[in-house]
Amino acid sequence: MSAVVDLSVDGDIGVLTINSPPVNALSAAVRDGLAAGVAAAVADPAVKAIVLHCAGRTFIAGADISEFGGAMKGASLPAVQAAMEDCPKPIIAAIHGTALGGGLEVALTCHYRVAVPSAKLGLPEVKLGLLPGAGGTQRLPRLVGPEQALKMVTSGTPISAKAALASGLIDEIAPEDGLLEAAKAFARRPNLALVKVRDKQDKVEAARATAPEMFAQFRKDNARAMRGFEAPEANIKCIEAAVNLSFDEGMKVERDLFVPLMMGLQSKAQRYVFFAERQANKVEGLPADAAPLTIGSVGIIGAGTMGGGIAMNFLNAGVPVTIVEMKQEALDRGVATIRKNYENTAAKGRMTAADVEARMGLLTPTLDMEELSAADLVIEAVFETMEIKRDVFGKLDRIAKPGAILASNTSYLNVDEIADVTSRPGSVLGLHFFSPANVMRLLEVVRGAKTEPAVLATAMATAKKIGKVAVVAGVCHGFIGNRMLSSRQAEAMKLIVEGATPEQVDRVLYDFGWPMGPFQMSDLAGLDIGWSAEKSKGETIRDRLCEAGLRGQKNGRGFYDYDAQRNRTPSPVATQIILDYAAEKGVNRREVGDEEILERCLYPMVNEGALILAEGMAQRASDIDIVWINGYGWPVYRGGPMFWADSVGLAKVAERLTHYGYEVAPLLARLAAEEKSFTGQF
Ligand code: 3H9
Repeated sequence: MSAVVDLSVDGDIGVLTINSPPVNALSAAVRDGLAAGVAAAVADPAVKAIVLHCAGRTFIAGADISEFGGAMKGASLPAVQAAMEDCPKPIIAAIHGTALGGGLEVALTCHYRVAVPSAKLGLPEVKLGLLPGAGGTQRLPRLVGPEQALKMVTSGTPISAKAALASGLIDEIAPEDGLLEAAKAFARRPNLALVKVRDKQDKVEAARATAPEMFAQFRKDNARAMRGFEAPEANIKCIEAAVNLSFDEGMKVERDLFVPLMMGLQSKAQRYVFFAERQANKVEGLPADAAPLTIGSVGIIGAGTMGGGIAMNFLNAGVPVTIVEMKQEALDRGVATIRKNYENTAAKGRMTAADVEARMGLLTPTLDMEELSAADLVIEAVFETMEIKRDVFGKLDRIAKPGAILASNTSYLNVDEIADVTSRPGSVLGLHFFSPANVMRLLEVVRGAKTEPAVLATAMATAKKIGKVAVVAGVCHGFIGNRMLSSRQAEAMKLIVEGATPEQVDRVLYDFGWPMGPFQMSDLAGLDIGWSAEKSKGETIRDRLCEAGLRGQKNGRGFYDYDAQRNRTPSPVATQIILDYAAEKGVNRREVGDEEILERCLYPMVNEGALILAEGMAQRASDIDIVWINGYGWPVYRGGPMFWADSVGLAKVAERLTHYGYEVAPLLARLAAEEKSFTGQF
């Protein structure tokens, strides 16, 4: 038969086994194998029913994303599905791991579905800027009802086997280690009808009368989350079609809406991000013997917002944490904040009270740094000055056991200078978490000059364990993210002096897809971060705002004034400070266009990214994109700054940078001249 699909016969049951690691995606070989396997099972008179299952870690996890955008080869998925749905012998899908996307769509063309309790089922296409294009939008609502289908296709979040059984998506839950036997037993049931999901009408018909309000409400409730994305609306339209049209008409709507998404830039960007995220965790050139060390316990120095957030990541992953503070009051406050965060989650029903206690039970608060002597990994999250960091690392060096990894959560400072105060710079690196550290997915792993390969490998593996997307950065001021952020912030400040307003700049970047603009961000972070009244020379706009008592959202006054509900209006005080500053500098204020704002805020970031890349501070352009998407809210459907610059065309980016007086980074200039791209996607 096929190399990836095998048919074996057990008595009167034909067992089709897909074996195409890593995730049994529906590649051309799998589609061809399935088509041949079903045909062979139908042709075999001994076979009365068929079980479809997968070898390895998971049921089919979807179409093979790496085939998208290329020429179509092999049997088409709809043809394979038609052969299955119209098969004269019942087919039972036996599901373990994840049945996702095209995988679930194949299961939906089986006549029955059984799954183990740990299985997850979903249609995550929206996360790739797509919609389920193999009948998923028409079959799913026929089983689970339009309302749940709508949630599933627009969020892309899979559901558990238990929820799948309750909603009608599967027919039975099988024992965790007895899936195949249970599926065969199901297949041997007498008089199994050939149930075609496409023919089920009750749930869609029942929803028809109230559907218009349901869809209107859904669009309203989710407008913010879906802003800027093309795929969610297309998914909604498909579910509407499932409710209002016949199956065949609905399939046509699905097809018509699928094709433009597949050809479009948003899905191209989101598919790129999918692979880029997985690529980021791989470190080029690590020797094979750089095996990750075991991290069984973690120490954290500093129980402030950052230290507490970092601690939660490990507690969530079941790793015991010892957290150290200098004063009892600060320690108590830090621990209370962690508890409050968990209790808030529990109040929303996303965690049980027992979970809260289990996590808090893993936390050991202490004022004594000596208690870090047994930790496998210690992360320092204290005040951001070199002096203090070096002091902490000097102490830590005396306390931590041999082989322990010592990490700094610094966001700008030179990790090598920190490492140098220790007797073991090979065990030191930066772990730059983003605030709030228990929420943000990004982790910049800063590789020092002497960081040992095994230490780096451990950091990458640990990041994965605690659910972070890790990106390796070299030692430079601000690493990848904050270094590029500085170039954007500097240009935004220039723009408001030249004549743009903070709200105009914020609006332009918001419309581009950012969650907020640079001035809203400054207000949120606090204008006085890193500012001190003693040292302020009143030289910058920021100095002057702070001197005037403007601190940002925390005191309701910043570039904007905030009311109790955090509604904002432009601050007359800030406006006057900006006007005075411009007058003092002799700037002739002018009207600045939206396009100029966008170009001047974003192209310098790309230019800085090119320098970072050329200096080897990032391993690859896609790593830079992953930093920006996961750490700063760059809209994922634009693929990150480097992908986006490629999509604009590097010649144009270089030309505009020159126009605005920038020196174009040599790498950018060369790629532009050679008509190449950073990411190889264009
Ligand atoms: C779709 O189905 C469209 C349909 O409607 C049909 C339309 C006609 N294709 O994530 P991991 C690779 S769209 C190709 O690290 P985990 C992945 O790159 C698809 N490759 O493992 C990685 O490779 P490498 C809808 C894929 O255990 C390796 O497998 N489906 C695919 O943490 C391991 O992946 C989805 O969107 C794929 N579909 O998580 C599901 N999936 O080792 C996407 C994975 O070289 N996949 N790879 O880096 C996932 O969500 C996760 O991979 C999964 C496993 C949960 C399955």
